[in-house]
Amino acid sequence: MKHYYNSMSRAVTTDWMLKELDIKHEQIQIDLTVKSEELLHLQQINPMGKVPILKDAQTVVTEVAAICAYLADKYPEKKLAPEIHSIDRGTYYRYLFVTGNTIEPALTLAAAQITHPKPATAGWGDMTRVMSTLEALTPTTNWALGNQFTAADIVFGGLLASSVVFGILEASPKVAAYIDRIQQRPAYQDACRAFI
Ligand SMILES: N[C@@H](CCC(=O)N[C@@H](CS)C(=O)NCC(=O)O)C(=O)O
Repeated sequence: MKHYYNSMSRAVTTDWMLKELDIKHEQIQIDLTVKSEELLHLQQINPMGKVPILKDAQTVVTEVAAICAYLADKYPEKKLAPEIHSIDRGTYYRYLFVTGNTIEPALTLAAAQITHPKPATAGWGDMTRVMSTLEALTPTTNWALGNQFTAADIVFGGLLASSVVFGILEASPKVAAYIDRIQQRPAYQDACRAFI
């Protein structure tokens, strides 16, 4: 299994997932700033030319949440996903999808000081609604699904943590406490050592 990665990118989240799983894989560091052979190869695998990418035999997985979900299901014994027919599965999907579809675009636009002219037509609506959603989804204790730490925390919590570290998000006390729990995890510390 190959993980195309850069230590100062969103691939840190998939690296964290791989470290939580503690599985053998090949880490391929991509310099996104120069037109290297690796970068050209990466653009052939992923037309977006972006990292992270996971290549598992013939399967190519792109997008942080898709990679984390794929890995969690591939290694069920590591218990980083609720069981397929568990009642928690819907909530789990919600965390995985709301992060990249709704929260991240909203935070990215806000960081660039851009306001969408028609929030009702933007999938993420507006910052007021996104902040209420983010606050409501943040667990008061433990993890997104209660006692079980899952890929939902890696995807959702990972975005919250990096957004605070990079000054894109101001954490409420509840969000700060959740990020603190995340930052205590050895695998997180290992994956994020380039910027924390
Ligand atoms: N939606 C993608 C975003 C990936 C992404 O934006 N990666 C950035 C690094 S953080 C990248 O590779 N940028 C290089 C470029 O766009 O040329 C995901 O969730 O994986």
